[in-house]
Amino acid sequence: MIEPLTIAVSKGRILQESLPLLAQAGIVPVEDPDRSRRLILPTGRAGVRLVVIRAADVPTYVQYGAADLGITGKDVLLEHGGAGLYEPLDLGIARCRMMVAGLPDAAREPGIRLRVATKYVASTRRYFAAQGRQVEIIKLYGSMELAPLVGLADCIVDLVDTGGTLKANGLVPLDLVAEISSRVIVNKAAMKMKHDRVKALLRELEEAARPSDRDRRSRRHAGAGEGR
Ligand code: PRT
Ligand code: MG
Repeated sequence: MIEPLTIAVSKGRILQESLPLLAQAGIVPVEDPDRSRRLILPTGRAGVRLVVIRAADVPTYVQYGAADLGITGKDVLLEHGGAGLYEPLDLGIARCRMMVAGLPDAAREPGIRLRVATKYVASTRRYFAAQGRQVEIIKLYGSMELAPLVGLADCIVDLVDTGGTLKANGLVPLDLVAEISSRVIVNKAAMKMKHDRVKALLRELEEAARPSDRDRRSRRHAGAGEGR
């Protein structure tokens, strides 16, 4: 029997936005991943199975070859560092921005050593180092927005989508650290050993992730149908 292709997908919003793209490649899990207690889900595509796991674990599974491919946020990849992985495809889903944010009136002169609360320690260190600023980084696991409000930090580095969460807490976005979207990652050995199947799948996902092209094509076909 041919070895299965295993795809690790971050649960939560990335899974929700990935499922329609995967479905276009015939990858439909046999059970609803939100309800199922099974950790390995066979799919409607022969020889392809899904594992749905915590976002931060996806690069680890793929790095060690426990999964051949993965779908995860660029924020997670920036923290992981990308060892043992290729990152061949930007799916353009679960988009947001990694930003520095803080209270609007807080003093942030270049002289003072900022305290920055974040779950993105590596990205934060790189960002401020590139600016030649020494900062004290306080690692948090959630609710970063609280830190400046209670005096734990001068500012935060967190993901911002609509800006609603910052606003609701009286914080303002200050600087862009990175544009974030979800990426397909591939184990380096799998890219060699399962090359044809991985490449075929990447082509199909790339096609699925390009709704604007598809819309243009279907508009053109519709136009042709009208005899223009
Ligand atoms: O357990 P953990 O919270 O880490 O992950 P999760 O399992 O809950 O996953 P989930 O569903 O939160 O998805 C996390 C991934 O989605 C991230 O790794 C990003 O790649 C991507 N993503 C895209 C986001 C956002 N947009 C986003 N806005 N992840 C989180 N947020 C949060 C942000 O941290 C902040 O609390 O949403 C809030 C801000 O949103 P706005 O719209 O109020 O600005
Ligand atoms: Mg979350």
